Amino acid sequence: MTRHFVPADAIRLAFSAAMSRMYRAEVPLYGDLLEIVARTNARALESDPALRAMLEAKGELGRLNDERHGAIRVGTAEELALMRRLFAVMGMVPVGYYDLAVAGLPVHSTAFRPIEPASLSACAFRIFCSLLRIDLIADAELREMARETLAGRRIVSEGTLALIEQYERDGGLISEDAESFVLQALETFRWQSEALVDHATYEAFNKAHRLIADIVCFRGPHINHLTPRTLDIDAAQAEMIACGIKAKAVIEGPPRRAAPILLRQTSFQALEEAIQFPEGDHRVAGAHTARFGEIEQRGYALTPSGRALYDEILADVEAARAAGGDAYQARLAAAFARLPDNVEALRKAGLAYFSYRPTAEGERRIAAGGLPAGSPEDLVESGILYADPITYEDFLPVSAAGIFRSNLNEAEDAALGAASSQAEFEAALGAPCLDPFGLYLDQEDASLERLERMTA
Ligand code: OOG
Ligand code: NI
Repeated sequence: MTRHFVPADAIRLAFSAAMSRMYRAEVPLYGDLLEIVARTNARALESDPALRAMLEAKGELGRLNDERHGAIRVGTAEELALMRRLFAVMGMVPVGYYDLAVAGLPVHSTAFRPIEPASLSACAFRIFCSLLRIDLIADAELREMARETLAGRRIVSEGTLALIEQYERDGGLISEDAESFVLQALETFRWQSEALVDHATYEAFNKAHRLIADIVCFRGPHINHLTPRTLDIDAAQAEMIACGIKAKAVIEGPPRRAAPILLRQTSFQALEEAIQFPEGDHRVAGAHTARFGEIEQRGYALTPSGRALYDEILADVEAARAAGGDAYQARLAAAFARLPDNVEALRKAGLAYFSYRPTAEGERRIAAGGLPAGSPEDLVESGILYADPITYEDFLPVSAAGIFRSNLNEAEDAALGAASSQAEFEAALGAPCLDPFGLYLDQEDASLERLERMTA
């Protein structure tokens, strides 16, 4: 019997679209955001043919309209492992480890995402997934209460679990099952306005940390934001403000540059939502703020030395952050002068990753017998190869902390004196977190190997 399994890329695309529809219905402002991003993207592509050509060459033009990331937060090791299995059905694997305790947040995280270039082109949907560090709840009684509450909830339906097991057993899902999986898995991330705990318990968790209340007091890991990719975050931010959306003043991440690097993000504040708290045999009304809107602009992936330079610069300007607004952006721009702001310089200094492909001249040489021998750098210099900077597909811990914070309405937290524990996180996850640098390097190497096969 031949079984036709639906490709994981197609399941992810369907799931990403379903999630977007659901979030649009739950948070109408997200719909407005999508429109702003679509408008500013169309303008950016029209006014910058070079940007358009580069995105096209990198296979990113087609994925753009469906490109988004979301974020969820889970409470236990078992829940995290379940999420790994659920996202594996859609071809998403854990990449990177983000320790947010250094920023005063009682969570650590990874990002589930596709890793093959072809899969990223098909649908670059990612989920930033954080795990509560129960050990960082200082109060013993509260800690125990969190454990008990979390132990009693089931975040994945029986039907979804059966389909995950079927996928693991058979190696794929046929069309009907894939459709059913998308519909059922979506339910895990839906907003549930009925809390698991009474109002006093909610308040106690909230006082310990708003993030703890958001994770522990509800039935499941509701999607807390969904972020479209903009090609011009400054324009999109200006338009958000013009539309009356209360965007935050400071764009997280590096400043605006000719050669964009890593990730820039901005968001608008969490919505206040009506909650029903169980109170004996009746319910009382209350409110909770968790969900928000965010946009991001993706730049080039930096090598470890590029990243070290970036981190160094950021540490220098962090002190100026409190000043906020224009002063911060100006300081940031000045500090970033140390990181060359053009593609060639980044490449020559080994600060960013590149994917190489033949130019028209290169294609002629291939047709005539093969590419000449030489270093990639020489072949770029002599107009035989293009070097396309590889897009950063991951997240930034400092930026993530800023995003968490602004949307929790919280001032800077002091660093929690907890050791970073990637090993513990991976034990909970049931798998290692892939090293993002390794993935970018693989991509660069693969492009060079392809060229090697075309060399005379
Ligand atoms: C996740 C915050 C991190 C990002 O874009 O950096 C994030 C969260 O609030 O749960 O989504
Ligand atoms: Ni985000």
